[in-house]
Amino acid sequence: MTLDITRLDANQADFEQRLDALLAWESVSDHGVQTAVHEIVESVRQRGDAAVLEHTNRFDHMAITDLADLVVPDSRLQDALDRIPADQRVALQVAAERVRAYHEHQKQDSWSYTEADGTLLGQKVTPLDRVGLYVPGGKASYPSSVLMNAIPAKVAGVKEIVMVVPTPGGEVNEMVFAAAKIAGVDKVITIGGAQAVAALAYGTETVPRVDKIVGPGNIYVATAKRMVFGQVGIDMIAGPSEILVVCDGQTNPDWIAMDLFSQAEHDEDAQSILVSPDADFIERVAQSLQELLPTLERESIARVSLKNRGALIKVQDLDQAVELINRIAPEHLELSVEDPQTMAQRVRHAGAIFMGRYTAEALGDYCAGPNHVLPTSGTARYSSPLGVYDFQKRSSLIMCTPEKASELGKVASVLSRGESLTAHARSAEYRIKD
Ligand code: HSO
Ligand code: ZN
Repeated sequence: MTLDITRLDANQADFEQRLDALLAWESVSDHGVQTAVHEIVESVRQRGDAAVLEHTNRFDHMAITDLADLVVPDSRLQDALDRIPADQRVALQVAAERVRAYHEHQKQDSWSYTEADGTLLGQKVTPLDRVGLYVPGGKASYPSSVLMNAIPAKVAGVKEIVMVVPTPGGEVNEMVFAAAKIAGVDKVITIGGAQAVAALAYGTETVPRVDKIVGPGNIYVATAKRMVFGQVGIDMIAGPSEILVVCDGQTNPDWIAMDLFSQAEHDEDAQSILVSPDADFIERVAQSLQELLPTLERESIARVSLKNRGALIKVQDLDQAVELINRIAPEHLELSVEDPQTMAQRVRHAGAIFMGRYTAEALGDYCAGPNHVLPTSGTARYSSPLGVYDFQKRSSLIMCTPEKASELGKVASVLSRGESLTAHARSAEYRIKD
């Protein structure tokens, strides 16, 4: 079977239009999904454990009678950690340690300063009290994502992390349990879907109410997260994974092909794009894609992903590649070029920038240290990787001296009367000394 992938040239007349079509992505949550999720969320809100139990038995093909039975004892997590193969245990530990060390750098501290008259102003940083972490079941149940979501929360100082993970038909992912143990997750409950999101948002007899819910999920989970937003905080609503590789033509084409596949194998909507000024090189990568595709375990997913959303784009030069990067704002950007650091300085929009021929995106997905939860679908224009800052919040600090209260009281009085808020004005005026 021949490889089907879009080829574009940035100097073609209709390039902009074709690029727009390629990038177009909307997470569709149709009316049916909205209605179903709304019913589930409301039932959990009103009936707590009983509703979660019914939905779990139905959707996950279970036959439980008490939701408390789905709370996983810590000893069970430890068992998983002991039971998984030693190489997996060590790799998880190494990855966790590197992720922890990286995220330590992100901690924000409180600050304050004192003005000449002794008035104190500042910002107090406080971790969230309790966070819910959603982990999908089935084929997208990634232990690495447990580390990437839980560790920044721990580093921030979150007191309690409650992880939910569905176990359809009772099937447990041991490595997910082991990762939870390593990351220091405090409570694991084997529930999933919209019912788990609702339970975390409103609290039930068994599921503690959290302040923020993070983690990826299917369309039902994403819709439920959107619905409970406001009651709790949420992270981002992640779109399909994307990679943009820029190559000057000097990297082994097999390496580039496999880097493109590493995103394409995630799911059929994932997007893998190669940008290069070297037309011959693009053909060599196309050849590698063609040859290597049949060797992939997830051949059929990768094939569909490349066909629907992949592209090989010829640019005039690397300057034009930089323009394209900033236009696309990719989740992952690989700069497989001679001087990646100079090029990276000109990149304004990307979730993560992998510099040089040796820095495969896969390293970042697992163990380089930075987070693999990144802004997708062009949202790197205005947002950032998941980090410690997502689990910290800030309070303003203000303490006025009598002198400052008098001085600022005059300003506040004028402004509040201008807004016809006379109680404000009088409150400030009480403190004016003359
Ligand atoms: N590339 C994915 C993360 C992941 N990869 C998990 C492997 N496991 C989204 O950035
Ligand atoms: Zn990945």
